[in-house]
Amino acid sequence: MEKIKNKRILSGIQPTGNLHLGNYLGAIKNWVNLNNDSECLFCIVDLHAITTWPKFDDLNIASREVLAGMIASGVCPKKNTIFIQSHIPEHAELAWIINCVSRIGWLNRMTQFKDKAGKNQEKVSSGLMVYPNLMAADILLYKATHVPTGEDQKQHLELTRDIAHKFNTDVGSEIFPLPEPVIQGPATRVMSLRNGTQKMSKSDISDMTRINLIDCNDTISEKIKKAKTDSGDFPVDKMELEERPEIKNLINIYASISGKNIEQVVENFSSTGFARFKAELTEILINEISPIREVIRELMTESQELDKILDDGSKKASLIAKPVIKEVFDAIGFNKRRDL
Ligand code: AQP
Repeated sequence: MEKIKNKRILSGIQPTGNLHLGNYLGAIKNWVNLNNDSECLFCIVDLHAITTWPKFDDLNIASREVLAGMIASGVCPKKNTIFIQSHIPEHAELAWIINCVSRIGWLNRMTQFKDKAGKNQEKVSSGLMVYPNLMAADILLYKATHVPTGEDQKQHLELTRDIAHKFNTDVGSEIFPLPEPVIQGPATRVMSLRNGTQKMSKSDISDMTRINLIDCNDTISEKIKKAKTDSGDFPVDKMELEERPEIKNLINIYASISGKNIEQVVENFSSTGFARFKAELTEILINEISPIREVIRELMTESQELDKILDDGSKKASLIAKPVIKEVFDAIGFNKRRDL
């Protein structure tokens, strides 16, 4: 992970289900490695989660599960500010302003909306359409300078930069920094275990498509055994991977966890084949995930402790958010709010 000094880092995660290997390798593991000199804010984005209208009685538990997953993966709640998006009303306030800055044409180009809405574009919530505006609000509300994410969020970050630039230009003041994406490592886009062209996702209806951080060892083993490959032999050259998405995905996962590069992994297994590769992949996945799973299980029995971390995080986040929304309101020329 590139060292980022004296910057403000913000990243978010939706409480939409169990954290999986994509969330871990594409985002959370990188958060752990961020430079200690930087201030880090991690937001559990429950306002985003309702764009697909999940079962509401699960949202509280799901938020705790995300927090437990983050802590178990090594994100320190004392060093970092971890909080829930809906606890800070300024996210929704700034999102409305951004709805008025961002252009429909820009949103229409967002591929994640097209992927998630599929053929149902007329029937999905308008929240799903303006999801990237809310994400921009999350980032700009803290004047974050860097945003570590998986590859899937790159387009939303480019949009955030466009929004920040337009707002600054419209009000004639450099209020928002243009945030830099931080997309690093060999597993910035972990794909489904059943389809190498689709990203691993919490909301995929098939659990066999992903490795969850709470999966037991037998489940991990079963999922890797059944992970789709193709009829060819183990690749002998990295170039072959471009035509073989499922194999590329498994090799990327292996490389990311083992710390080896893709060429080394290809070389290691080209003479031994898939059976040995899958056995070793299972072993390193179990070694990586089982300690995380055990800590998650333990933390989930301490719900009061988890809620306290989130309450403390919200207080800290609020201290940053309030002055920024005031600056934005002033720049627009809203009548002054006396409580800010
Ligand atoms: N497959 C992935 N590979 C690499 N990184 C990923 N991320 C998500 N999936 C992958 C990164 O994890 C962080 C949190 O993502 P999120 O939960 O906020 O939303 P998402 O990207 O929409 O993730 P899911 O799992 O696909 O959730 P659902 O199914 O609810 O939409 C982000 O940094 C993301 O890049």
